[in-house]
Amino acid sequence: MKRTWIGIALLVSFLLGACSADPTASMPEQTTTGMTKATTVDAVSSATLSRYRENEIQDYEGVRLDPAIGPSDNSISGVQRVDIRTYRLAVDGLVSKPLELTYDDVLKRTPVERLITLYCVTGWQATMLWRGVQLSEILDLATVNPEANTVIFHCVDGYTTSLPLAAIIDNKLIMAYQANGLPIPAEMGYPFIIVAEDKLGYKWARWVTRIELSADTNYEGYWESRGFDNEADID
Ligand SMILES: Nc1nc2c(c(=O)[nH]1)N[C@H]1C(S)=C(S)[C@@H](COP(=O)(O)O)O[C@H]1N2
Ligand SMILES: [Mo]
Repeated sequence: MKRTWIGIALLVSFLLGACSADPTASMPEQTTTGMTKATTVDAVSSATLSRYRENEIQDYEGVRLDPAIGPSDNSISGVQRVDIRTYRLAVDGLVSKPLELTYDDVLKRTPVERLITLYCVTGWQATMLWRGVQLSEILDLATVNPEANTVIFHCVDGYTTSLPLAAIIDNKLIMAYQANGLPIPAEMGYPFIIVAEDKLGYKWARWVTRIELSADTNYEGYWESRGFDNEADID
């Protein structure tokens, strides 16, 4: 019971702070002259428009895409800047061939592209066109031991979160290196973000540096150990 109240208190403070909607967003009066993309001004606020990066895809098959850089950053230690020359992605734990991959090793794998929405606990959401690798392909390279059932993601900022191995395989989850046609920006987790489709935002590990195979189904990551639901299903 005590735990429930702690959970509720944390949730309320989190809702207030962690995923605030764009406070400056408002509908513009005039049309956006000079815009070459199909995005219409009545479908997107001027504050949102100003966040698109140059050459960022703004529409995909009739769906408006949201900018890859959100209105605010709520990361536990701010935006991380990764030096790609020294960066390595470790795949270890319950595997028979522990790995250390470079950025290019990952980009060499078969690309997968999918339109997926990130849902924040406040109801805030962002739909982006993601491109990356299927996580199971990366896991296969390390040969996962049969007893593994949980995948723990470790990030450059010390953040961690986990997903069931079955969810990764069954839902063909991807680890993305591009959003809306461009490399994901530092703000979104460069070089890699786990696109935890159908799971709440706190499962979307950014600046991933280590993928650990585990048999601890009760593992709790940063927000999970602070009262957030470990299932994190959107519904
Ligand atoms: N490494 C790392 N990944 C992270 C976080 C973080 O603080 N550090 N925050 C999570 C949360 S709570 C959300 S909602 C998403 C998006 O965070 P944003 O709203 O700050 O863009 O990233 C997730 N991944
Ligand atoms: Mo979040």
